[in-house]
Amino acid sequence: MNRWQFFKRLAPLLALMVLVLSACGRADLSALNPQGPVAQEQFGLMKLAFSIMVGVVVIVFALCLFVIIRFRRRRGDKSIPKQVEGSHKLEIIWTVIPIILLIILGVPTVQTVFNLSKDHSNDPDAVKVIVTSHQYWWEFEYPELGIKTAQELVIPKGKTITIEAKTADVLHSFWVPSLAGKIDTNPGGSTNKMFFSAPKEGVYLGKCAELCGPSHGLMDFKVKSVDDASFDRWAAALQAPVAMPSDPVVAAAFESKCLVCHAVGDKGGPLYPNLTGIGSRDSVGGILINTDDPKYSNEGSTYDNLHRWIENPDDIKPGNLMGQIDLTQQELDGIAKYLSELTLDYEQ
Ligand code: HEC
Ligand SMILES: [Cu+2]
Repeated sequence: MNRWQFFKRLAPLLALMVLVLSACGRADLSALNPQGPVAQEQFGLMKLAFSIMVGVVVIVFALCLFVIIRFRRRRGDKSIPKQVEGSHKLEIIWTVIPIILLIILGVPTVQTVFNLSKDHSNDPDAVKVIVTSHQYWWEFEYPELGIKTAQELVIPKGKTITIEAKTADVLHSFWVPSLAGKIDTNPGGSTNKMFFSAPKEGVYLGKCAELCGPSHGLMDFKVKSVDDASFDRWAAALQAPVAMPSDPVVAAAFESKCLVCHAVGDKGGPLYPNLTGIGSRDSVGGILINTDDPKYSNEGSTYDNLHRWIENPDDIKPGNLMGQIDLTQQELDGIAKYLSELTLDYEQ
């Protein structure tokens, strides 16, 4: 076999491996690696359905093989086998078994569906969050605390988080695979509800799960579960007033070119991502990861990522609604530096 033929034979296998393996390796983005009670319950259903299916497949194939081999026509055998059509016994067996399997599958599924659609929003211990999806970013509002943030949903570990999900434009879907199933954000003013909790501290990746435009695949967000004290410090820090850039040229540019849309502290507009504390977030725009870890293809320091984003946001998320902002080099460098230093120290 020459080399080309060898490759041709290997190619489909390689393609299949890429397909299968590319979804592996991110424990923070897997419904098969549940990190909270809601995801756990959903995973339980998956395991149940999967075992029933595997059981059925194995038994049916085994029976088939057995029958094909045991009852094959032997040489010289011209007889007609015993005919079993209309057999009441067989008809009853293969009607009743699937009914039993469907009941085993159906009862816990319906139970879970009702369990997980319970409304916890009146639970005094629950933390209420209004999630608003935008092309291509996520807004998180904590109505009881009077704060708003973007891309990073900070939650106290173990507490029930109740989500009221809506959209500012088109259909998106809120999904944190390792913590909870997804929920659509429907145009037309309606809201959908769900709840989840994260008993362990950690960062869990979220995705938009509904094709919503050219940058749909870049519409990532994070759920960050922290201890109660850190959460309280975070919420308090987010409400504190924020100083403007010290360089007057940079400050003037920031106020006139950025605060028309964005808010920091108590200044600016409410309609676009709130930039308070952006210097301590894990990412810029939800997609440029602030790290030097080579595991991520989009890595860079917080400053570098902010610089890249502000210089040309369309390069990073095509079609996003920030558009190109005209800045001098001094303004660009100064604003990126100012934002990278706009931190919230809440984790200890
Ligand atoms: C026309 C309104 C508008 C103006 C003006 C604007 N932005 Fe934005 N900005 C947006 C929108 C919309 C997004 C979200 C884009 C996305 O992720 O799809 C955004 C995102 C960002 C982000 C990422 C936010 C996050 O949560 O990670 C940063 C940083 C940012 N803008 C900085 C700036 C700076 C600095 C300026 C001024 C030079 C500026 N923006 C001017 C609308 C605006
Ligand atoms: Cu979306």
